[in-house]
Amino acid sequence: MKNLFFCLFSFLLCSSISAQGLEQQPAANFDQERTGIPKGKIDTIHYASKTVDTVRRAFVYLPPGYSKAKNYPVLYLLHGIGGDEEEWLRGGTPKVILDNLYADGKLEPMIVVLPNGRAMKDDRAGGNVMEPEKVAAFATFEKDLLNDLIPFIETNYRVIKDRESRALAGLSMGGGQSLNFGLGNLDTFAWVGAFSAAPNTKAPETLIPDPQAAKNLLKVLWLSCGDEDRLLRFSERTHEYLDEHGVPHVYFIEPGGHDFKVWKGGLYRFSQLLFKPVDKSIYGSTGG
Ligand code: FER
Repeated sequence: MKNLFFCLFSFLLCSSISAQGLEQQPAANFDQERTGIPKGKIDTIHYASKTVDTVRRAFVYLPPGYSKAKNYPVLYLLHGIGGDEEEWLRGGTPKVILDNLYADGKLEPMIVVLPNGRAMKDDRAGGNVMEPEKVAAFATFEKDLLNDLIPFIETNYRVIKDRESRALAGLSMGGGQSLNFGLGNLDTFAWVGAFSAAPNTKAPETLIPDPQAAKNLLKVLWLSCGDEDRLLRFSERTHEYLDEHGVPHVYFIEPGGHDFKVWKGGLYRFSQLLFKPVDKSIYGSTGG
């Protein structure tokens, strides 16, 4: 009997700990396709961009059981300097990761949009991706996102059109974009995530000129990076400024470099926090 109580107590304790806070390590096979579970669907869309004066391609992941009778929040998920709208699908298995999280009841239903963050006529990732014109196109994407892509999504899908129902996250160059555009447009985004943010990340004082506004308006601000990433400093300096100014954020440093192991883990952990009441115990997590 005593044993039974002990088991029950341990079970309740463990389940309450895992129901709260941050999942430190992805579950085994989190990125392996499972059979016999409901699957989401990937649409290809083409939207007219006034910013670029062209028609641009993006992908849209609809969750398992997507219903036109419901309205969904949206995560905009951005790629890095060497990629395009296909990068996450090629290297990050976001569909598998998200399908598995839904099967385990760990995600709030959401639409995920995978755009091309290089806002210029030739937005392919070919040639020298470090050319100044191509790097500048990652900054131009702010206008494309706000004025062209978001309105297209909000006209063509059943989505909730308020700041608390929009998240912006990305890897590397896309992480820098997420911080720059997310923190620069707190009237549009309440959930912001950067996985291995690149040197395009604005300097902290420019990025967060009004820490009190960030504190009041952000639901979750997420910074993660591999400890061996040579770009770690860009996450670290942002984290230090946020700490100095008392802006709550998750700073998750894990063993690893500048690669999809860290970015897949970022998507896995960050997506589970989205569009849910915020549990403050996540802020104690520092990675492992
Ligand atoms: C740089 C180093 C890395 C840089 C961008 C990156 C614009 C981006 C890396 C990535 O997106 O993976 O100096 O300058």
